[in-house]
Amino acid sequence: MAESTQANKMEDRQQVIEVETKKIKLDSNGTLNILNTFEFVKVLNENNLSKLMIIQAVKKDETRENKNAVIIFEKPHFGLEEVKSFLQIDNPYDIDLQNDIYNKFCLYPLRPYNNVQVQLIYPATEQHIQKYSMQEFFFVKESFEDYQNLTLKFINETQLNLKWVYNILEHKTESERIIFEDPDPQNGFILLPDMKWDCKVVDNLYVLAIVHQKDLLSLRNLTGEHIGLLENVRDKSLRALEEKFDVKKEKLRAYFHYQPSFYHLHVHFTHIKNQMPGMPERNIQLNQVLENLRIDSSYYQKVTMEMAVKKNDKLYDLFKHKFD
Ligand code: M7G
Repeated sequence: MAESTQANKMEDRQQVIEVETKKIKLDSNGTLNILNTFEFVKVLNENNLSKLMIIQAVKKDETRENKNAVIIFEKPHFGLEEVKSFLQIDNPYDIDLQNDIYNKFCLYPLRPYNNVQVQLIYPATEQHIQKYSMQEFFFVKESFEDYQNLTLKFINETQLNLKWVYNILEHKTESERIIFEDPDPQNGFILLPDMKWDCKVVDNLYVLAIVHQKDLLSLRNLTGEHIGLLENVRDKSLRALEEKFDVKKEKLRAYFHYQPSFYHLHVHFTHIKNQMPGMPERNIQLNQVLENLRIDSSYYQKVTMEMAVKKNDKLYDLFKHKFD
């Protein structure tokens, strides 16, 4: 009974795919018309383990100068409901091999279990294309002086647009996805699912807490004065996540990225089982940040941070003299 209700819920759910900050509804045939207006250019990155392919594409018949798009295709992780449905539903299949007790099939699941997650960034800037391209990484040491002389220059000249962040904070987009909000202008924040999470399998939980204060670019701006803000974000987010998804705080990571891609302070919350591809070295644990700020209020205005930079990144050019 519970299973069929669950299946009905999924069938009935509005067929909506998140595409950047807009929602694009599927037509009655389930066709997403937007993708066939793009033409493939090249593969930027792929990952067999995470079943992900990222491509560059261009918009056909487009008059604007920048026709570039980045499209991320991802086959989602199996959920238990999905696997149970394979046993219950008579899905089409091909037999690949049958030998004694050994059988191998190729199954063609029907909706809603044949979905592919798609993220479309359009128009995509050169920074977006670099961000999603496979590249060589280097570790670099950034003193606070380097941060002021080099990194801030990079942020001012090339930082990615924060419109999507302000849209969320102003309730213009994704407001129906908000899990929790503390509206206080000093210590408040909005907690909502990260674009990367399909909100189906709790083991893959990925949620963002975006602070209301607009002048905090990254953890480099944090001082002892922000301990209240950070404790508020941590405690209220963990409580809200336990209430909504029944996941204990001991199972959740809370961290910043250094360097982040978007310079508006936010905290990532992920399930301990969620092994995201990427650079784990970028993760700076929130609790560790709090400890450091308690020991020294200006810790992040003194400490040398080790960070990973991509070869094609402007930051690499700014720091590469330090390699010699
Ligand atoms: P980051 O550390 O600044 O950059 O984190 P990263 O992408 O290099 O990790 C920003 C986070 O915001 C990432 O986890 C993104 O997946 C997420 N994100 C980016 N955009 C454009 C959106 C969006 O429009 N909505 C939501 N909900 N999340 C987003």
